Amino acid sequence: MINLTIDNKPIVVKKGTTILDAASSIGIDIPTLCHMKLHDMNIENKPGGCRVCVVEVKGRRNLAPACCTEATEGMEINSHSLRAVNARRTVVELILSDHPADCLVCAKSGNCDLQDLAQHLGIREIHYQGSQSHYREDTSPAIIREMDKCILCRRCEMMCNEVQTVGVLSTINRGFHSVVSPAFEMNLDHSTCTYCGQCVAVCPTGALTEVDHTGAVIRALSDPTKTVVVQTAPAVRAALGEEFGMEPGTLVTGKMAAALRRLGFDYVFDTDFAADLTIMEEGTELLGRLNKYLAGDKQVKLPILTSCCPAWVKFFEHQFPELKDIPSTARSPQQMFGAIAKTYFADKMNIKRDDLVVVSIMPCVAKKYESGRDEFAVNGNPDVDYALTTRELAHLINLGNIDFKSLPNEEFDNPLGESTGAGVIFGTTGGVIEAAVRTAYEVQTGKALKRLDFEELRGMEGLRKATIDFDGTLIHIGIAHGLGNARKLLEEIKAGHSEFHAIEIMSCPGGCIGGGGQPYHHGDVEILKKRQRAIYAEDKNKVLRKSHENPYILKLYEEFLGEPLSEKAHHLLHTQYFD
Ligand code: HC1
Ligand code: SF4
Repeated sequence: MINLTIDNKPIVVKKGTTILDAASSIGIDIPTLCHMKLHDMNIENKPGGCRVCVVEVKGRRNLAPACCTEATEGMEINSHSLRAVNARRTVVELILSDHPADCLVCAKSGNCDLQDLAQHLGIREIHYQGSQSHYREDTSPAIIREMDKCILCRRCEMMCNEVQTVGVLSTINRGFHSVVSPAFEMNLDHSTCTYCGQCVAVCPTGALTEVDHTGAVIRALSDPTKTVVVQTAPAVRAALGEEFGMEPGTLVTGKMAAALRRLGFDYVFDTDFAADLTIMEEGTELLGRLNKYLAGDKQVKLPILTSCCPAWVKFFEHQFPELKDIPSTARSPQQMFGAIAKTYFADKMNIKRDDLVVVSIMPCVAKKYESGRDEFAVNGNPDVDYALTTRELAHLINLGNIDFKSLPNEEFDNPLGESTGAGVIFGTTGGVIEAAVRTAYEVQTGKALKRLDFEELRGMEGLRKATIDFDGTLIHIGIAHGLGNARKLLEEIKAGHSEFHAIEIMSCPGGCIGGGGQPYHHGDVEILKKRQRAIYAEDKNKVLRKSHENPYILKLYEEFLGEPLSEKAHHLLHTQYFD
């Protein structure tokens, strides 16, 4: 162990601990721009590049970067000496010298680490003159890159290369011409980017943001010829409150429904309803394949992989095209909802397809891309017209001058608003497969489950496995969140030695609660854990907790779809994958 003092406070830390971690463990906050660490998730960016975290170490001539200097025996550190603070001010002024000064109109204003730091350091004047440039790429359906706002912190690179292993972003060129970019400075939509949005989630400035669809939604809401319906993804309710100063993990399901109604949506529905529908289709597919396998058909494709995460779908289409007949063919809940809204619901209400606008509120930026995929449109009219992020919804609520915290709790509308706890838990890693298990077990065994909480499927470890006893048949389940973890399971399948019957994959660390469109977590993993607990709390509070017990789902099959995997269900609720 190592003994040292920071700001005169004695502290004992393990060998190898950085000054930054040592300080943080006793509540001393040393500012950084490039460093980011999600504790317990094995995610850390510490290129030591920005030099904002410099501190004074007694007896050393030079200031030391706290993020990449190990604590040593007897060290005496002054984290906020005048010299250290002045050095930080100089570093930030130099960064600002070639940063576009467009905070008034920047999408990240109010949420920008650089802006916060400049304020914190009291910078009122910039003593250096750098060259200003303009670099904006907005051709992708999900992400806008404004590289003149990039401070080369490399967080996005770390997420893309190390966590997601997609390998799209890297710093190219040298010196003032350095830019984080896909190869050959091609645009994101020409690259293998999955639109997972994890680069957006960690960008400290306005260099990476989502494509903004709020204007289009406002226009639709203002058009008297349109009926505008909205669906809300499971994970949004566990995070939206953060945008209004509420404690992370506060469930705002009822307030969210109330806010959407006040914004003028004609029907406020729930993606969780479609998550229940997904379980009916995907669960039936799982049991179909499993039973063939158990009957001795060794050609059957197992494990079955979940398919509701669009970035994950794009990842395997690009990187594992030879495995494209392994994932479930079930469309995501977002897309199932859109297809049902524009057929079943539109028919019921006598609304023409072109006059019905479907908006979804998603924790995800890839949902913007997914809703634009050609196969999810009829004669050019998409099943889902616009996908807004949680952050965009918060912006609309503020724009509408709605006092969110004072809103009453309201219910969703029907018939597409009722959901079970199984639909809710889709929002966190492990939830989709737990929901599937609840239904598949009862359908397969004909027996009622004695317990509904499968703790063995829950948690935050990037790769998890569990075996569930289906009344004598052991079902082996794998779970991965983060595409780098998914890659490990896919390599096993490719090599022919996967031990699993079914695997859930979500692109974002934590699942959708950690989506790229959620309120910024600023590297605080506790925020993700609180959102996860909120999701399980909502499940627990539901009267119905198994998808096959949702009365509106049963009615949908009875009135419209027939049965799971029927021809109509195949046409509306399933898809195919492309190389
Ligand atoms: Fe998700 Fe899904 S859970 S993908 O994570 O299957 O985005 O929340 O809406 O579609 O239901 C996201 C969340 C979401 C879909 C569902
Ligand atoms: Fe990489 Fe995901 Fe960002 Fe695309 S969206 S550049 S895949 S981190």
